[in-house]
Formats: sequence, structure tokens, C-alpha cells
Amino acid sequence: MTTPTIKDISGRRIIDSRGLWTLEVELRLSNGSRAWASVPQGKSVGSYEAVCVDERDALRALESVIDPAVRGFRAGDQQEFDERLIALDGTTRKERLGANTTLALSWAYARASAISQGRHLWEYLADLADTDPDFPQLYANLINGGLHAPNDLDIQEYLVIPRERDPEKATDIVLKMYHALREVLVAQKGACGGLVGDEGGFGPDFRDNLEPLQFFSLVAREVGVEQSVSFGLDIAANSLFMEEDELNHLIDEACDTYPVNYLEDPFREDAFEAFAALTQRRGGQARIAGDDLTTTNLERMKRAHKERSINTMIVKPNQIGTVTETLEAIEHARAYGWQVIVSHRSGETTDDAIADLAFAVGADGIKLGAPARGERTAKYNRLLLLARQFRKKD
Ligand code: 2PG
Ligand code: MG
Repeated sequence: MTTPTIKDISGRRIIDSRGLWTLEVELRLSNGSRAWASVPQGKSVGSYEAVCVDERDALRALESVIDPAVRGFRAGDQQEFDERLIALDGTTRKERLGANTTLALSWAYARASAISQGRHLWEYLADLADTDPDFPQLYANLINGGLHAPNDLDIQEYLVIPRERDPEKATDIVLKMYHALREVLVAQKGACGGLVGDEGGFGPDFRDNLEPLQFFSLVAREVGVEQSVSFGLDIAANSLFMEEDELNHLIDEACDTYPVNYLEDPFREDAFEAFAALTQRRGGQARIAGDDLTTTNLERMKRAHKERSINTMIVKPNQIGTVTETLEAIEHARAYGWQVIVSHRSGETTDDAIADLAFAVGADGIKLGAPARGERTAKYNRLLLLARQFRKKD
């Protein structure tokens, strides 16, 4: 059987979950297989992330630079395909073509290749990465603050983390918490209690930055999942004007009062030392995760490893711009002994590739927002489907 090749690619503008234009790419192979992919965009964007270009520039780059260079390229050679995109771009941060352009294409190529081999995307990815698929823990962002909601919370994300890994059981716990939380928040804070922020979590005003955790505890008790969940915070400190002392104080209070065992971006993006001190102090019990600190970038990761800044890393494919580089970052994070959490962005599309990615590499976690709004539920539902596909295979 001859290997199919790329027949053509095309791009179009679509809108993301925040009503902003983003990019969708379709790729067709010579054997008729076709696949699409669209890319998310962040609001709390780290300075060291690869650059996303305006989607109109992305479309121009697709047509004039990329299409002529990849037509006729064989399917199924992800690494060489991505290396071609990286070479075509020629910059360290994808400034020329845009990480949004290269990533959309890289995912579309991965999907089309998987289809033409008669495999699921997760099977194709697990084969590429040489990993054992496993279900990640869900990191469900049920209360939104910071840049993600127009309320008075400084902290960006309040996460509920079921211990259970089975997607159906874990989702069930998240749903129970979500509905009970809505009821309590509406009862106590009025109609605003039920309104949601960028990632589908509730976003009313609170008394202070820790009150949401009090509600989590209350609700977890109420629905009987107290022993089945822990809590996490994405402080997203880069968007805050808080001193390190103040942040440390807030973290200590949160961890000493509530079952909080996950802390993402507790300090600003260049505070490697402050991260290291916290990892030293609390890393035995809590996952201290880099997001803006590490930006899925090997150079940043090397430094974080050298300085022992973290024990967990957020992986966002659009921080780096290709599937191959994302898998490489995951491999390095593992070699450093870090936990790996694959993450969505605040501005999402219904593309569910990150669910396949998290499962394929057996990630420790997946951060996917609240179980509400189509762009978030797409990822939950994909994991539920993967659970079925996987069970059937066994
Ligand atoms: C984060 C993300 C996703 P954004 O900070 O982890 O939750 O937010 O996409 O706005 O960077
Ligand atoms: Mg973050």
C-alpha cells in the first residue's frame, strides 16, 4: 500500500469561546482522508510563550508559504513534518508563521495521518511518544477569578480534583460538585452566583480570596465526596500585583485550612527562586506547577529543573506550536521526575485533541474548565468516549 501524501490544506477564521477570531485548518490527503484542527488562545499569556499571529496573517502564511512547501509530503511522519514547519518559520518563537498556524496544521496532519492508518488520534500519539495510555485526573475549574471573570477574586482558578481516574466516575463527582455549588452560590450571593466566567466556572464576588475554598468544602461534604476530591489553585501570579510574602501567606493559609494540594504559578514568571523555596517547603504534599514559568519550552524547563523550582508542569501545545515539540516537552518533564498536566486555554474551540494527548501520554492530569459550555464539555465528552474505545480494545 502506498503512503498517502498531502493533497492540499486550507484555513478559515472561526470564533473562539470568548468571541475572538481564531484559526481552523483542514488538511486533505491523496487517499481522500481529511481532517481539521482549530487552536485555542490564552488570556493570561506568559511572556515566554511562542507567538500567535493575527488569524488573517496566519491565513496568508498558510496559503503563500506553507501550502507550497508541504504539498506532496507523505502522511504519518509527524516529526519530519513538524521539523519542516519549524524550519519554514525559522525563528525561536514562531514569530514568522505564528504558533497558532503551525499548531493547527500539526494537529490536522496528526489527525489525517491517524485516519489514514485506521487508528484513533490517541493511538497515533501514544505510538509517536512511545507511551502507555492512561486516564488523567480531572482538574476542573469550578470558580473563576483573576483575568477570567469580572469579579473581585485575585486568584484565577479554583480547581476540584477528583482522586478517581475513571472518566465517568470522575466526571460524575465534578458534576455533583458543580450543581450543588451553583445552588449554594445562588442562595447566598443572589442571581450572580450562577453566572459563569471564561472557563465555565462560577464568577460572583466573594468575601476574600479563600472563600471559594470554603464553599468547595461545604459542597463536597453536602454531596458526600469529601474523601474523593482535593482542591487546587491556579494563582496565575503573573497577572497580579502581589508581593511574594503576601502570596506565601495566602498559600499557607489555603493549604493549612483546606485540602489544597495543587498550586499553579504561585509566583511571577521569572521567580524561579521563590518557586524553588515553595517546592522545598511544600513540595512533599503539594504539586507546585509551572505554567507561565515554563511555557512548555525546553529552555525554561531546563532552568526550572536546575533550580528545583517545581515538581509539576502544565503542558499547553499552543505555548510551543507543534505536536512534536509538545511530546518532547512531556518526555523531558517526565525525565525530570515532574508530574505532567495537559491544559486547555481560556479562549477555547470545540477541538478536543488535548483529551487524546493527555490520555495517549498517560498524563497525570488534564485541566479542562467546568463541565459547562460546549468548548469545555467537548474535552470531557471526548475522554468519556476514549474510555469506551479503550475498554473495547482490552
Ligand atoms: C492558565 C490558562 C488556562 P489562559 O493560566 O492556566 O486555564 O489560562 O489560557 O488564559 O492562559
Ligand atoms: Mg495557568
